[in-house]
Parts: sequence; C-alpha cells; structure tokens
Amino acid sequence: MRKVRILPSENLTGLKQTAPSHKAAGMKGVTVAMKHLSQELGLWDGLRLMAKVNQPGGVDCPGCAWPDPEQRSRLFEYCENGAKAIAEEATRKRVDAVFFAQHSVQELSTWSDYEIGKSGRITEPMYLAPDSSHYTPVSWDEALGMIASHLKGITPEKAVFYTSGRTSNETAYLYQLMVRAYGTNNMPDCSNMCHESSGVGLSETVGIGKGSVTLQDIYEAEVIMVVGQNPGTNHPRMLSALQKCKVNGGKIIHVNPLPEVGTERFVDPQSPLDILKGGAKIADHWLPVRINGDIALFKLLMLGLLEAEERNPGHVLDREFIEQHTEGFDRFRQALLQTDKAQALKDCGLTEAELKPVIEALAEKRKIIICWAMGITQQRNGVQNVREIVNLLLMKGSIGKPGAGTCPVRGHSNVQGDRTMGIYEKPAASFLDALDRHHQIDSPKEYGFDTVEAIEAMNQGEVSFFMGMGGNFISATPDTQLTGEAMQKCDLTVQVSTKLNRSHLVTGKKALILPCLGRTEQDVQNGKMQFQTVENSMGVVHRTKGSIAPASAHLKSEVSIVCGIARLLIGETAALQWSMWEHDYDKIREQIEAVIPGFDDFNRRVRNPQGFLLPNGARERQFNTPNAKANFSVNELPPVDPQEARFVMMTIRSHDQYNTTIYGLNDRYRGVINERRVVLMNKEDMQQLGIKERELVDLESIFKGERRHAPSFHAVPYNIPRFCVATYFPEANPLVPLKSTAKWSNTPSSKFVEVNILKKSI
Ligand SMILES: Nc1nc2c(c(=O)[nH]1)N[C@H]1C(S)=C(S)[C@@H](COP(=O)(O)OP(=O)(O)OC[C@H]3O[C@@H](n4cnc5c(=O)[nH]c(N)nc54)[C@H](O)[C@@H]3O)O[C@H]1N2
Ligand SMILES: Nc1nc2c(c(=O)[nH]1)N[C@H]1C(S)=C(S)[C@@H](COP(=O)(O)OP(=O)(O)OC[C@H]3O[C@@H](n4cnc5c(=O)[nH]c(N)nc54)[C@H](O)[C@@H]3O)O[C@H]1N2
Ligand SMILES: [Mo]
Repeated sequence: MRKVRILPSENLTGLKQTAPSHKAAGMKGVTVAMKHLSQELGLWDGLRLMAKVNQPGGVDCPGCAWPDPEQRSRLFEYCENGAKAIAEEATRKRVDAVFFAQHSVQELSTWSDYEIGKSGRITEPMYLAPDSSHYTPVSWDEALGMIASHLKGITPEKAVFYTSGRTSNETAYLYQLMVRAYGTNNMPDCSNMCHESSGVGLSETVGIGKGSVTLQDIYEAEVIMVVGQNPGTNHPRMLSALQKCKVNGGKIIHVNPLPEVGTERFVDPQSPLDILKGGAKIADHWLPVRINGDIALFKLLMLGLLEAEERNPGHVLDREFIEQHTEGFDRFRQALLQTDKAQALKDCGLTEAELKPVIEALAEKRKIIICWAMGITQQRNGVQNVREIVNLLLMKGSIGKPGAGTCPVRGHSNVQGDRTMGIYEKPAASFLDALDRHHQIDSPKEYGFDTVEAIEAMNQGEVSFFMGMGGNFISATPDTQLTGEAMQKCDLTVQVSTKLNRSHLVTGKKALILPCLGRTEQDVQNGKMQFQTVENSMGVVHRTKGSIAPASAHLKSEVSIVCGIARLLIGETAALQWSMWEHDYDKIREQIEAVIPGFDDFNRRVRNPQGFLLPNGARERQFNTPNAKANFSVNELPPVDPQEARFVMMTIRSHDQYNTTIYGLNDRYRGVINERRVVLMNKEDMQQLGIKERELVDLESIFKGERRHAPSFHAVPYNIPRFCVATYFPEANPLVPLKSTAKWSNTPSSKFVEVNILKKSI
C-alpha cells in the first residue's frame, strides 16, 4: 500500500511578530497586492488582468461573494485579497507530467499546504493506479471512460459528488442534473460547512434561505451590526460599503471576540484624500463577546428593547409589522422575559455599560441590518444564533423595507448560485418535479449525504466513489486523520481542480486529477468564446468571462468535463443534449430558465452589464413559510463555558489564505508574521498556565471523552476574551471533532472546539 501523510505538515516556519494593525487596506494593501501579482505572473500582465476584474463583461473575482457596486471605480474594483486570489490562479508555475514523475505522492504529502499550493497549475489529466507511487498522464477519453464505467458498476448510493462554491451556475446545473439522472442526491457541498445554519434558520423564520438586503440597503441603513465576521480580510470590499453607510449617518456595531482591524479603521486605497487622512473609523461600538456568547448578547439587547418600549410605548417596537406580518411574538416575549440576566451577562462576557449605547442605537432606529458569517454559523447552536438575529430584526420591523434586513455574508463567490441550481443533498420536491418533467428523468426522492454524513459513510466503507467539483475536501473538513482514512477506503476518487492540493494526495485506491479552466481564462467551445454566470451574496445574477489564455492547451472547462462524463454515463436523449450544451452555454441557460423560478429571459437579462436580481420574498414582506408569516422563535441560552476542557477554540482564517489555499505566511493585521502554527491566547490565561510569549505548546481537543492531538503551536498573547483561544484552519482541523455539529444544519462547530493547552514536556 502507498503510505501517505494525511495530516498537514507540523514543521514550523519561524514566527516573527509585529504590533497588530489598526488600519485596513490603504497603500500597504496595494503594495502587497502588487507583490503577489508580480511573483505569480509578472506585474504588467497582473495589472492588465486585474483591470478586468469585477468590471461589466469581465471576470467575477473568485475571492468572495460580495456584490459589485453599480458605480464601479473606473479602473480597479477589487481588493488586496482579490488580487491574491487572481494571482494564485493566473500563476505561471506549472504542475505537469514531469513534476509528477519527479515527486511521489508520498513525498508530496509531507509538504506543507503552502508548498503544495504554490507548485502551480495542473496542466493535464493524471492517474494514480492502485499501489503505484506516482501519478502518470492519462488521456481525457481514458479518464472520463474510467469514471463512467466505475459508476455503472456500482449502485448510485455508493457514489458521492462534492461541490465547492466556485463552480458556475452552468456547471452546477449540469452537474446536479447528471448526478440525479444517475440516481443519487449524495451531493454534499462546502455550504454544509459554511452558511448551512443560515439557510436553515432563515428558511423557517422568513421563508427564504438567503439574505434580504441589496447593496443600496447597506448604504441606507441607520444601524448595521457585523457579527462573527472579519470583513477586513474576508470581504474587504464590504468596508467601502460600510464606509458609505457611515457617511450617510449610519452606525456600525461590531460583535466579535477579536478587535478585527477592518472594522476599526479603513483606508480606501482608491481615495488619495482618505490615504492622507489615515482613513475612517468604521465601528462605532465593538462588543468583544465571548466565543458563542451571541445568543446571550442578543437576548440582553432584545430585553433592553422591551424595556425601552415600556418607557416609550409605540416608539421602539414596530407593532404594526409584528401584528400584520409575524407570528409567535407573545410566546417569544414571555420566554425572553424569563432570561436569567446575570447568567446571560456572564455568558456574553460584556457589561451593562457596554450594552447600553448599543441598545439605545437599536431602540431609536428602524432601519437595521445584521450581517454575519462563520462566527455565527459554525456553532452547535448556529441555527438558533440565526433565529435570534431574525427575532431582533422582526421586533424592529427591520426586514422587507429599504435599509433593513438580513445579510448572511457568503463565502465562495458562487456558493449561493450553486444552491439555486440544485446543488443540495435535500432537494425540494417542487424542484425535482420541475427537473424530472423538463428532462424526462426520474430523480431519486430520498435525501442524500451532507458533508459530515458523507465522511461517516465513507468511513463505514459504504462509499466506493468520490468526486470533488473543485475544493479540497480533505483539508476543509473536520478531523483530518479520520476523514483521510475514510477517503482511502474509496475505490476511485476524482478531483476536478485548478491547483494541486492535499485532496490529490490522500486518495482512494485509484485516483484521477482532472485539470480545469479557471475563472480568469478564456473558455472557447466550438470556436466560440463562452461566458458563465454566478449569483452573488445579494442574489444578483451576472456574467463572468475569462480573458487570458488557458494555463495549458489540455485543460477542459468544468462544463465540458461534466458533459463528457454524462454522455458516457447517462447518454444523449431529446431532453438531455449534453453535446449541444457543451458547445453553447446559452443552451444550458435555456434549461435553467425552464426549470428554476426567477430566470425568465435569462440569456437576454444576463447580458445587461449589471445582471439581474432574483426574486426574494422576504425583501417584499412575502414570507414563504407554511403560515405565510415571519416567525418569532424561542431559543435557549446555550453552554458557553467549556464542559470537558479548559478553553474554547475558534478556528479562523489568516489574512493570507483562501480557505485551504495558503497565499503566504503572514497574518499582517494581527501582527503574526511568517508562521501559521500559532494559538492566540489571553495574556492572563498564559500567565495562569505559566506559558511564556511564543512558547511552543501542544493542543488537545476533547469531545465526548474522545481526545485529539495536534503538536507545536506558538502561544501568542492577544486581545481575546479569557478562556477563548484562536488557531488557523486547516492546521487546526485535526482537532475539530466530526460529530460536534450544529443541530438541524449539521455544520461542524469549527468555532467551538474545547481544548487544553499543554506545555511541552522537556
Ligand atoms: N481572503 C479571504 N477571503 C475569504 C475567505 C478566505 O479564506 N480568505 N473565505 C471565504 C469563505 S468560504 C467564507 S465562508 C468567508 C468567511 O468569512 P469570516 O466568517 O469572516 O471568516 P473567519 O475567519 O472564519 O472569521 C470568523 C470571524 O468570527 C469571529 N468569531 C468566532 N467565533 C465567534 C463567536 O462565537 N461570536 C462572534 N460574534 N464572533 C466569532 C472570529 O473572531 C472571526 O473574526 O470568507 C470568504 N472570503
Ligand atoms: N476548521 C475550519 N474548517 C473550515 C472552515 C473554518 O472556518 N474552520 N471553513 C469552512 C468553509 S466556510 C468552507 S466554504 C470550506 C471550504 O472548502 P472547499 O471549498 O472544499 O475548499 P477550498 O480551500 O476553497 O478549495 C480550494 C481548491 O479548489 C480548487 N479550485 C480553485 N478554483 C477552482 C475552479 O475554478 N474550479 C475547480 N474545479 N477547482 C478550483 C483548487 O484546486 C484549490 O486547491 O472549508 C470549511 N472548513
Ligand atoms: Mo465558506
């Protein structure tokens, strides 16, 4: 048997530290962006490419799902981290047959994720035969044939088809169609680990699993709460929108255990005046909540609103909205009044004095938006977190009117679109009916595996085939060792990828790498340049079109790869014309229009430079819930103190990574330089344990008595609440228990891992 290393490298790279920064973006951001572009593809080509990013008719930045403003800046509409994402994809480095001949899979598996990713773009299909040590080239025909014949030889429920959120609408639609025509709903996706809790929590309360606001609403809001999100790093273009809101008189409230620089000060790199002034303050209030203290905090804020309403009846709550559009207010109010206030204060770790100005701001204003991301969703009570956010908005009637509403800030640039296209293990019956009718297939009706269930099934030996449409399943999922061993039990694993990653090294008995075109590259089919479409975080569907020559002549588009497999696996029929769709993406859009509501006249409307907005009931106060109302909910105070270990650990992103893709080793804003194996700790906790600054410690997580271990992290004193610590993912993923997931959404609780910090024995 091939022996590969499953766990990420534990080698240290040499920690240096600087003072944490208090300003985001600015000229430093511009110079870092230039450095990444020039290292990967040369400065001139880099700038030429970047001029097309997020411009009408150009390429949609693969960095994040934040929408583009209508008035785009004339030249550049991207950010430092968008430039890094583009540089990473458009790199001139290549992983070709020679590279694979030189390096065995076993050797590559000992490299760090940073080194693996930096090797470059994959240039041709590669095959790893059973027991062989090296990948060897394989033709497209052989590779696609191998997949189809493997799938034909097993029952469909033994196959798993994963999707990462960069996949375009066109690919996603055809992929799910092929998988359902084949006979399974086993379609886990990155959303299961990301905003699933938002989807579940929002659907049941306001009838749509997506946010309700547009960019214009952000500009017009009177109060914006940014909860459990680090926009300075992960959605930098959001800072310009927040700044605009502030210029219009809005207040920003940041709820986060960490100060997170982007919400402190933002220097708009496109404004020379801003640079001279040293930027603008963004957050009016920062509430340094304890990890998972958000429900406690929201309850205290909402109690404050009830009290304010009593003092000033009819001026704080939106009674008319509550009566006309909601259900469950009285029950919610009664339960809220029962809250143990002292316990809630202890749980959120904040003082009444800190809460007072925030309650006042919320009481006075009626146009409130709450934005949130992973600090909220990746908790065992992630769905309840979202429901509490909705409760507050409903009390204020702050939904379905200008300047107000829900804003789950999505991660991957098309993760929302993929769901709209049917990438979902629990498809609605109405969706399957429409799909079946239009394509004359018989989709399976039983639900498929989500990400965690897929890993469990693989581990039980129930899965023989795994295909990843993008992404890096091994490194993105919890419990790396277990997941790796589970993957190794598959007979054939297939990764459709642009760049090399750990999921190409920790594989089934046989493995294939199918290299595909990236967003930035020209996609020519049948002699004609094609474009694809994506949906951003606010439900705007628009085009994306690459402009540079493909990294290799042997790459296929994701659409072609799906059509190639489907032709062999499913075959062509009058209602399944894979070859026609492959040759002309307009024809795929016609299928989407016929099956999915909201896409009328798709091909014409998407040619509008701004794209078009999908229908959204909550935005119109049409709540598509069973009772046609927005629903208040009652949620308990969840445990915030660790039960089995001493600390609660959140696993977060540094400023130099895109999920499992490591751009560099610096977390510049937090002052952590040249090292990713760090654990950010409160100074007093370090003193109590007798741990010195930068001392190397081991981490041990405990869940239901099971212990997981990860060695060698530098302890770094940081402004973080006591008993809370932070590490980076994917390095810390070996510590995240697979079964510690959110109720109802089954999202791994990557922001709540109970750990002990162990001094190294000398
Ligand atoms: N450059 C860059 N951009 C990205 C990504 C990337 O990796 N790099 N990833 C993309 C993806 S897929 C996603 S989903 C998004 C992720 O965007 P974020 O959600 O901003 O990403 P995280 O780093 O996971 O940050 C979570 C934030 O929540 C805070 N937090 C943790 N626990 C709690 C809690 O209990 N309560 C509160 N209130 N806060 C908490 C953390 O301190 C941190 O600031 O970004 C997208 N954009
Ligand atoms: N502990 C912990 N774990 C987490 C998280 C966390 O906060 N903490 N966050 C979770 C979240 S929010 C998410 S979204 C997941 C992310 O999980 P994934 O989406 O699975 O992971 P990525 O790192 O985004 O995937 C990167 C790989 O995608 C491939 N790729 C890039 N562009 C393209 C393309 O255009 N086409 C194709 N086919 N492939 C491409 C490249 O080969 C690259 O190596 O991770 C989750 N895991
Ligand atoms: Mo995500």
